[in-house]
Amino acid sequence: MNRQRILVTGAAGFIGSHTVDTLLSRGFEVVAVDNFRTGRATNIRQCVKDSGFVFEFADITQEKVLRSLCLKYRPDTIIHLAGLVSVVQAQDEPNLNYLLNIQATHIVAEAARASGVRRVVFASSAAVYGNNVNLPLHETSKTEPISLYGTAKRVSEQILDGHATTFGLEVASLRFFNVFGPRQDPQSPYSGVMSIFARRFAEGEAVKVFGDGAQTRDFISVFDVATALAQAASVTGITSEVCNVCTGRPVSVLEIIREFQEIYPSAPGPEFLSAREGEILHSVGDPAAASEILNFASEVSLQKGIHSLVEVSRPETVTHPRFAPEFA
Ligand code: UD2
Repeated sequence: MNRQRILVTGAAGFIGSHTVDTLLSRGFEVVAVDNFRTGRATNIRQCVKDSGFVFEFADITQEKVLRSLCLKYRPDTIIHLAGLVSVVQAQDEPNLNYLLNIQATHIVAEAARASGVRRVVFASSAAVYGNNVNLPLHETSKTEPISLYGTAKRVSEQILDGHATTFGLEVASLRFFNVFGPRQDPQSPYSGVMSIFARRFAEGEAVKVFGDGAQTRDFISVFDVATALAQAASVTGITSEVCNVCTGRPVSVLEIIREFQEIYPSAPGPEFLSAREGEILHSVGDPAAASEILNFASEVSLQKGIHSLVEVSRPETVTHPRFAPEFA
Protein backbone atom coordinates (compact mmCIF):
# COMPACT_ATOMS: atom_id res chain seq x y z
CA MET A 1 0.00 0.00 0.00
CA ASN A 2 1.33 3.42 -0.94
CA ARG A 3 0.53 5.49 2.14
CA GLN A 4 0.68 9.27 1.99
CA ARG A 5 3.30 10.70 4.30
CA ILE A 6 2.61 13.96 6.10
CA LEU A 7 5.06 16.03 8.10
CA VAL A 8 3.31 18.02 10.84
CA THR A 9 5.06 20.98 12.46
CA GLY A 10 3.87 21.86 15.95
CA ALA A 11 2.70 18.26 16.25
CA ALA A 12 2.70 18.19 20.06
CA GLY A 13 0.55 21.28 20.40
CA PHE A 14 -3.17 21.62 20.98
CA ILE A 15 -4.29 21.49 17.34
CA GLY A 16 -1.22 19.58 16.14
CA SER A 17 -1.71 16.61 18.42
CA HIS A 18 -5.37 16.19 17.45
CA THR A 19 -4.35 16.45 13.81
CA VAL A 20 -1.79 13.69 14.26
CA ASP A 21 -4.44 11.49 15.91
CA THR A 22 -6.82 12.06 13.00
CA LEU A 23 -4.16 11.47 10.33
CA LEU A 24 -3.04 8.20 11.93
CA SER A 25 -6.64 7.01 12.28
CA ARG A 26 -7.06 7.65 8.55
CA GLY A 27 -3.99 5.57 7.72
CA PHE A 28 -1.50 8.32 6.87
CA GLU A 29 2.15 8.07 7.82
CA VAL A 30 3.03 10.96 10.11
CA VAL A 31 6.37 12.63 10.78
CA ALA A 32 5.60 14.67 13.89
CA VAL A 33 7.97 17.59 14.52
CA ASP A 34 8.04 19.70 17.67
CA ASN A 35 10.57 21.36 19.96
CA PHE A 36 8.27 21.41 23.01
CA ARG A 37 8.46 25.19 23.30
CA THR A 38 4.77 25.11 24.12
CA GLY A 39 3.81 21.65 22.86
CA ARG A 40 3.72 18.73 25.25
CA ALA A 41 5.04 15.22 24.85
CA THR A 42 2.02 13.90 26.71
CA ASN A 43 -0.24 15.16 23.91
CA ILE A 44 1.25 12.66 21.45
CA ARG A 45 2.21 9.85 23.81
CA GLN A 46 -0.70 7.73 22.51
CA CYS A 47 0.75 7.83 18.96
CA VAL A 48 4.06 6.15 19.74
CA LYS A 49 2.69 2.63 19.35
CA ASP A 50 1.39 3.39 15.84
CA SER A 51 3.77 1.99 13.19
CA GLY A 52 2.99 4.97 10.94
CA PHE A 53 4.25 7.48 13.50
CA VAL A 54 7.72 8.99 13.79
CA PHE A 55 8.67 11.81 16.15
CA GLU A 56 11.48 14.30 15.48
CA PHE A 57 12.52 16.76 18.17
CA ALA A 58 13.48 19.79 16.10
CA ASP A 59 13.25 23.55 15.86
CA ILE A 60 11.82 24.33 12.43
CA THR A 61 13.22 27.85 12.43
CA GLN A 62 16.60 26.17 11.84
CA GLU A 63 16.41 26.11 8.07
CA LYS A 64 18.95 23.33 7.58
CA VAL A 65 17.25 21.16 10.16
CA LEU A 66 13.84 21.31 8.52
CA ARG A 67 15.31 20.83 5.05
CA SER A 68 17.21 17.74 6.13
CA LEU A 69 14.07 16.31 7.73
CA CYS A 70 12.20 16.84 4.46
CA LEU A 71 15.01 15.19 2.50
CA LYS A 72 15.14 12.31 4.97
CA TYR A 73 11.40 11.55 5.01
CA ARG A 74 10.23 12.98 1.66
CA PRO A 75 6.74 13.85 2.86
CA ASP A 76 3.98 14.39 0.30
CA THR A 77 2.56 17.23 2.38
CA ILE A 78 3.62 19.51 5.23
CA ILE A 79 0.92 20.64 7.64
CA HIS A 80 2.47 23.72 9.19
CA LEU A 81 0.95 24.38 12.61
CA ALA A 82 3.99 25.49 14.61
CA GLY A 83 3.79 29.13 15.58
CA LEU A 84 3.35 31.72 18.27
CA VAL A 85 -0.28 31.15 19.19
CA SER A 86 -0.90 33.96 21.62
CA VAL A 87 -2.16 37.16 20.07
CA VAL A 88 -1.15 39.08 23.18
CA GLN A 89 2.36 37.64 23.28
CA ALA A 90 2.79 38.40 19.58
CA GLN A 91 2.03 42.03 20.39
CA ASP A 92 4.45 42.02 23.32
CA GLU A 93 7.24 40.23 21.46
CA PRO A 94 7.23 41.36 17.82
CA ASN A 95 10.56 39.72 17.05
CA LEU A 96 9.31 36.35 18.22
CA ASN A 97 6.11 36.86 16.22
CA TYR A 98 8.20 37.63 13.15
CA LEU A 99 10.40 34.56 13.64
CA LEU A 100 7.67 32.05 14.43
CA ASN A 101 4.71 33.39 12.44
CA ILE A 102 6.40 34.79 9.31
CA GLN A 103 9.99 33.60 8.88
CA ALA A 104 9.13 30.03 9.83
CA THR A 105 6.51 29.94 7.06
CA HIS A 106 9.10 31.01 4.52
CA ILE A 107 11.45 28.32 5.83
CA VAL A 108 8.68 25.73 5.44
CA ALA A 109 7.91 26.91 1.91
CA GLU A 110 11.59 26.75 0.92
CA ALA A 111 12.13 23.35 2.54
CA ALA A 112 9.10 22.11 0.61
CA ARG A 113 10.50 23.46 -2.65
CA ALA A 114 13.99 22.07 -2.06
CA SER A 115 12.75 18.57 -1.29
CA GLY A 116 9.88 18.19 -3.73
CA VAL A 117 7.04 18.36 -1.18
CA ARG A 118 3.86 18.67 -3.21
CA ARG A 119 1.62 20.56 -0.80
CA VAL A 120 1.71 22.83 2.25
CA VAL A 121 -1.32 23.23 4.51
CA PHE A 122 -1.06 26.25 6.76
CA ALA A 123 -2.73 27.25 10.04
CA SER A 124 -4.01 30.74 9.38
CA SER A 125 -6.54 32.59 11.48
CA ALA A 126 -9.74 34.61 11.42
CA ALA A 127 -7.53 37.32 12.95
CA VAL A 128 -6.66 38.28 9.35
CA TYR A 129 -10.14 39.85 9.11
CA GLY A 130 -9.54 42.14 12.10
CA ASN A 131 -12.60 44.16 12.99
CA ASN A 132 -14.38 43.65 9.69
CA VAL A 133 -18.04 43.88 10.70
CA ASN A 134 -19.58 42.68 7.44
CA LEU A 135 -20.69 39.27 8.63
CA PRO A 136 -20.48 36.46 7.87
CA LEU A 137 -16.83 36.69 6.89
CA HIS A 138 -16.06 35.23 3.47
CA GLU A 139 -12.59 34.42 2.16
CA THR A 140 -13.09 37.33 -0.23
CA SER A 141 -13.94 39.73 2.62
CA LYS A 142 -11.46 42.51 3.17
CA THR A 143 -8.53 41.47 5.35
CA GLU A 144 -7.65 44.24 7.76
CA PRO A 145 -5.73 42.69 10.65
CA ILE A 146 -5.51 44.81 13.77
CA SER A 147 -2.75 42.85 15.52
CA LEU A 148 0.78 41.78 14.71
CA TYR A 149 -0.45 38.23 15.00
CA GLY A 150 -3.16 38.74 12.36
CA THR A 151 -0.75 40.59 10.11
CA ALA A 152 1.79 37.78 10.36
CA LYS A 153 -0.82 35.18 9.45
CA ARG A 154 -1.81 37.24 6.40
CA VAL A 155 1.81 37.69 5.34
CA SER A 156 2.36 33.94 5.69
CA GLU A 157 -0.63 33.22 3.46
CA GLN A 158 0.94 35.50 0.87
CA ILE A 159 4.38 33.91 1.16
CA LEU A 160 2.83 30.53 0.47
CA ASP A 161 0.74 31.90 -2.36
CA GLY A 162 3.97 33.24 -3.89
CA HIS A 163 5.45 29.74 -3.85
CA ALA A 164 2.25 28.40 -5.37
CA THR A 165 2.32 30.91 -8.21
CA THR A 166 6.01 30.78 -8.97
CA PHE A 167 6.97 27.20 -8.11
CA GLY A 168 3.70 25.31 -8.42
CA LEU A 169 3.56 24.38 -4.74
CA GLU A 170 0.02 23.35 -3.78
CA VAL A 171 -1.13 25.51 -0.89
CA ALA A 172 -4.13 25.52 1.42
CA SER A 173 -4.33 28.22 4.10
CA LEU A 174 -7.01 27.45 6.64
CA ARG A 175 -8.38 30.38 8.61
CA PHE A 176 -9.35 28.98 11.98
CA PHE A 177 -12.08 30.72 13.95
CA ASN A 178 -12.38 30.18 17.72
CA VAL A 179 -11.00 26.68 18.21
CA PHE A 180 -11.71 24.85 21.46
CA GLY A 181 -11.33 21.38 22.91
CA PRO A 182 -9.23 19.07 25.06
CA ARG A 183 -5.50 19.88 25.49
CA GLN A 184 -6.01 23.64 25.19
CA ASP A 185 -4.11 25.30 28.02
CA PRO A 186 -6.60 26.89 30.46
CA GLN A 187 -3.95 28.43 32.66
CA SER A 188 -2.41 31.11 30.54
CA PRO A 189 -3.91 34.60 30.63
CA TYR A 190 -4.14 34.28 26.84
CA SER A 191 -6.40 31.22 26.97
CA GLY A 192 -9.65 31.15 25.07
CA VAL A 193 -12.95 31.48 26.90
CA MET A 194 -13.92 27.81 26.55
CA SER A 195 -10.86 26.43 28.30
CA ILE A 196 -11.13 29.05 31.05
CA PHE A 197 -14.81 28.30 31.64
CA ALA A 198 -14.24 24.53 31.60
CA ARG A 199 -11.62 24.87 34.29
CA ARG A 200 -13.65 27.23 36.48
CA PHE A 201 -16.84 25.16 36.29
CA ALA A 202 -14.84 22.04 37.14
CA GLU A 203 -13.39 23.78 40.19
CA GLY A 204 -16.76 25.17 41.29
CA GLU A 205 -15.71 28.77 40.77
CA ALA A 206 -17.78 31.55 39.21
CA VAL A 207 -16.91 32.43 35.61
CA LYS A 208 -16.27 36.04 34.65
CA VAL A 209 -18.20 37.57 31.78
CA PHE A 210 -16.72 40.62 30.08
CA GLY A 211 -19.68 42.80 29.16
CA ASP A 212 -23.24 41.50 29.03
CA GLY A 213 -22.37 38.11 27.53
CA ALA A 214 -24.36 38.72 24.34
CA GLN A 215 -21.18 38.94 22.28
CA THR A 216 -20.79 36.05 19.83
CA ARG A 217 -18.03 34.02 18.24
CA ASP A 218 -17.84 31.12 15.81
CA PHE A 219 -16.60 28.34 18.08
CA ILE A 220 -15.32 25.23 16.34
CA SER A 221 -14.24 21.99 17.98
CA VAL A 222 -10.60 20.99 17.60
CA PHE A 223 -11.84 17.59 16.37
CA ASP A 224 -13.48 19.34 13.43
CA VAL A 225 -10.36 21.41 12.83
CA ALA A 226 -8.25 18.24 12.70
CA THR A 227 -10.67 16.80 10.14
CA ALA A 228 -10.45 19.95 8.03
CA LEU A 229 -6.64 19.74 8.08
CA ALA A 230 -6.67 16.08 7.07
CA GLN A 231 -9.02 16.92 4.22
CA ALA A 232 -6.81 19.80 3.13
CA ALA A 233 -3.85 17.43 3.04
CA SER A 234 -5.61 14.83 0.93
CA VAL A 235 -8.26 16.26 -1.39
CA THR A 236 -7.47 16.74 -5.06
CA GLY A 237 -7.75 20.00 -6.97
CA ILE A 238 -5.78 22.24 -4.62
CA THR A 239 -3.71 24.97 -6.28
CA SER A 240 -3.63 27.98 -3.93
CA GLU A 241 -6.63 28.10 -1.66
CA VAL A 242 -7.81 30.00 1.38
CA CYS A 243 -10.65 28.51 3.44
CA ASN A 244 -12.43 29.53 6.61
CA VAL A 245 -12.62 26.73 9.15
CA CYS A 246 -15.73 27.56 11.11
CA THR A 247 -19.27 26.43 11.78
CA GLY A 248 -21.14 29.44 10.41
CA ARG A 249 -23.11 29.63 13.67
CA PRO A 250 -22.65 32.53 16.09
CA VAL A 251 -22.66 31.44 19.75
CA SER A 252 -22.89 33.91 22.63
CA VAL A 253 -20.93 33.77 25.86
CA LEU A 254 -24.25 33.36 27.71
CA GLU A 255 -25.12 30.35 25.54
CA ILE A 256 -21.81 28.73 26.47
CA ILE A 257 -22.56 29.34 30.13
CA ARG A 258 -25.98 27.72 29.75
CA GLU A 259 -24.36 24.60 28.27
CA PHE A 260 -21.94 24.35 31.17
CA GLN A 261 -24.77 24.92 33.66
CA GLU A 262 -26.59 21.89 32.21
CA ILE A 263 -23.55 19.83 33.22
CA TYR A 264 -22.91 21.65 36.52
CA PRO A 265 -26.41 22.64 37.75
CA SER A 266 -25.19 23.77 41.17
CA ALA A 267 -22.37 25.97 39.85
CA PRO A 268 -22.28 29.57 41.10
CA GLY A 269 -23.71 32.16 38.72
CA PRO A 270 -21.44 34.23 36.48
CA GLU A 271 -19.81 37.45 37.58
CA PHE A 272 -20.32 40.33 35.14
CA LEU A 273 -17.38 42.69 34.57
CA SER A 274 -16.91 45.57 32.16
CA ALA A 275 -16.34 44.65 28.51
CA ARG A 276 -12.79 44.17 27.23
CA GLU A 277 -11.58 47.38 25.71
CA GLY A 278 -11.65 47.45 21.91
CA GLU A 279 -13.08 43.97 21.64
CA ILE A 280 -15.21 43.01 18.64
CA LEU A 281 -18.81 42.14 19.54
CA HIS A 282 -19.59 39.59 16.87
CA SER A 283 -17.60 37.28 14.63
CA VAL A 284 -18.83 34.49 12.40
CA GLY A 285 -17.46 32.89 9.27
CA ASP A 286 -18.99 31.50 6.10
CA PRO A 287 -18.08 27.80 5.86
CA ALA A 288 -19.12 27.39 2.20
CA ALA A 289 -15.63 27.42 0.65
CA ALA A 290 -14.35 24.70 2.99
CA SER A 291 -17.35 22.61 2.03
CA GLU A 292 -16.72 23.07 -1.66
CA ILE A 293 -12.92 22.91 -1.73
CA LEU A 294 -12.14 20.58 1.18
CA ASN A 295 -15.39 18.64 1.32
CA PHE A 296 -15.45 19.61 4.98
CA ALA A 297 -18.32 20.60 7.24
CA SER A 298 -18.20 20.87 11.00
CA GLU A 299 -19.93 17.94 12.70
CA VAL A 300 -19.26 18.41 16.41
CA SER A 301 -22.14 20.30 18.03
CA LEU A 302 -21.50 22.93 20.69
CA GLN A 303 -22.96 20.60 23.29
CA LYS A 304 -20.79 17.64 22.24
CA GLY A 305 -17.72 19.84 22.03
CA ILE A 306 -18.27 21.17 25.52
CA HIS A 307 -18.81 17.65 26.86
CA SER A 308 -15.48 16.53 25.40
CA LEU A 309 -13.84 19.45 27.15
CA VAL A 310 -15.51 18.75 30.48
CA GLU A 311 -14.29 15.15 30.45
CA VAL A 312 -10.68 16.32 30.57
CA SER A 313 -11.10 19.44 32.69
CA ARG A 314 -11.00 17.84 36.12
CA PRO A 315 -8.24 19.57 38.08
CA GLU A 316 -6.22 16.36 38.39
CA THR A 317 -6.08 15.79 34.62
CA VAL A 318 -5.00 19.18 33.35
CA THR A 319 -1.49 19.48 34.74
CA HIS A 320 0.83 17.71 32.34
CA PRO A 321 4.56 17.42 32.73
CA ARG A 322 6.23 19.57 30.05
CA PHE A 323 8.62 16.84 29.11
CA ALA A 324 8.36 13.10 28.93
CA PRO A 325 11.49 10.95 28.83
CA GLU A 326 10.35 8.71 25.96
CA PHE A 327 11.03 11.61 23.58
CA ALA A 328 14.40 12.55 24.97
C1 UD2 B 1 -9.28 35.87 20.31
C2 UD2 B 1 -7.97 36.43 20.78
C3 UD2 B 1 -7.88 37.84 20.39
C4 UD2 B 1 -8.12 38.04 18.89
C5 UD2 B 1 -9.37 37.30 18.44
C6 UD2 B 1 -9.42 37.19 16.93
C7 UD2 B 1 -7.00 35.63 22.84
C8 UD2 B 1 -7.18 35.56 24.30
N1 UD2 B 1 -7.94 36.29 22.23
O1 UD2 B 1 -10.21 36.66 21.02
O2 UD2 B 1 -6.66 38.40 20.79
O3 UD2 B 1 -7.03 37.54 18.16
O4 UD2 B 1 -9.41 35.96 18.94
O5 UD2 B 1 -10.56 36.53 16.54
O6 UD2 B 1 -6.06 35.14 22.24
N2 UD2 B 1 -14.71 36.14 27.69
C9 UD2 B 1 -15.40 36.25 28.88
N3 UD2 B 1 -14.82 35.74 30.01
C10 UD2 B 1 -13.59 35.14 30.02
C11 UD2 B 1 -12.89 35.04 28.78
C12 UD2 B 1 -13.47 35.57 27.66
O7 UD2 B 1 -16.51 36.80 28.92
O8 UD2 B 1 -13.14 34.70 31.07
C13 UD2 B 1 -15.33 36.66 26.47
C14 UD2 B 1 -14.48 37.65 25.74
O9 UD2 B 1 -14.67 38.93 26.22
C15 UD2 B 1 -14.98 37.45 24.30
C16 UD2 B 1 -15.39 35.97 24.23
O10 UD2 B 1 -15.51 35.57 25.60
O11 UD2 B 1 -16.09 38.25 24.06
C17 UD2 B 1 -14.37 35.12 23.52
O12 UD2 B 1 -13.09 35.39 24.10
P1 UD2 B 1 -11.74 34.66 23.61
O13 UD2 B 1 -10.62 35.33 24.27
O14 UD2 B 1 -11.89 33.20 23.77
O15 UD2 B 1 -11.71 34.92 22.02
P2 UD2 B 1 -11.70 36.27 21.18
O16 UD2 B 1 -12.30 35.92 19.87
O17 UD2 B 1 -12.31 37.37 21.92
